[in-house]
Amino acid sequence: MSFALGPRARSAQYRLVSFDTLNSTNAEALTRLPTGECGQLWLATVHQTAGHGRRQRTWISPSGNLACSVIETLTADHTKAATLGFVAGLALEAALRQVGGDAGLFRLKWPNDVLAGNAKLAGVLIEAKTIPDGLAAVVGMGVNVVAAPEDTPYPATSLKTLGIVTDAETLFSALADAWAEWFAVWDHGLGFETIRTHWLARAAGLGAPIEVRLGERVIGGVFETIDEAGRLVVSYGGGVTTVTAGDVYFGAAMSAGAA
Ligand code: BT5
Repeated sequence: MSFALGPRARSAQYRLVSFDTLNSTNAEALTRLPTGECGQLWLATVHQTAGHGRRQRTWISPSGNLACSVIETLTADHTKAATLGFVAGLALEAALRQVGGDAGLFRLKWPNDVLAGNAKLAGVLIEAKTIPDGLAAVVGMGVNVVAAPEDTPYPATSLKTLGIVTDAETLFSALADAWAEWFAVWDHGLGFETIRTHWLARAAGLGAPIEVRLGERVIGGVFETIDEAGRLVVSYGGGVTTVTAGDVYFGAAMSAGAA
């Protein structure tokens, strides 16, 4: 089987380039920006050899897993562009449900992971560059379809482990369609309030104790909500703080994260 866009993505004028193997769909997308590539382009592979996460961390993506990126040109500024990660989370959740997950199986973890149970199933990395027409955003998404690493600080899982039988190509078609739908709702950031409401309805750990780590800094408290800019709102001992970046741990994983 090979990669193909779903009908909604095709009618919204998206294009696709796929690769048998590639270093990183995000890196490849970024190299295309100076050549005048300005978006509505998907890049996808089932074998990514040098994937990366936030803060240059490694994303492991063995053969059979889905690695893909979409380039979009935005009229939004950098602050609004940062909220695109929530669009990716909603699109991933919809696509995962379509390939066989029960409603409620997948939860979204701030800022933009997808969890199944308490384990990470998918990650999102957004990289943006200023271009003459505005801002080009590369939204990279990795999903563990057939395999997940075992030695990660946050537990990982795959669709296969969950008993969901599908392949990267089928999931990709559903994802490209779901992206087209949620990206239109986002409307260059103007629709973020709607995105926020839907994201919160699927959020992991809302109202529960969490720990947020950014380098040496650790914030512990209760996950209250996300605000109008997508920041994490945490209450602690009578105070409230907002967090723009960090790694979140819940429940049993809080102590694992502290280890
Ligand atoms: C992410 O970063 O979760 C973003 C991952 C984005 C990957 C996509 S694949 C297509 C595109 N091309 C790329 O090069 N990247 C994007 P972060 O929140 O920083 O999490 C990274 C951490 O997750 C690592 O340090 C590991 O601990 C863990 N990890 C690595 N591979 C994993 C996997 N397959 N499943 C679950 N966790 C993983």
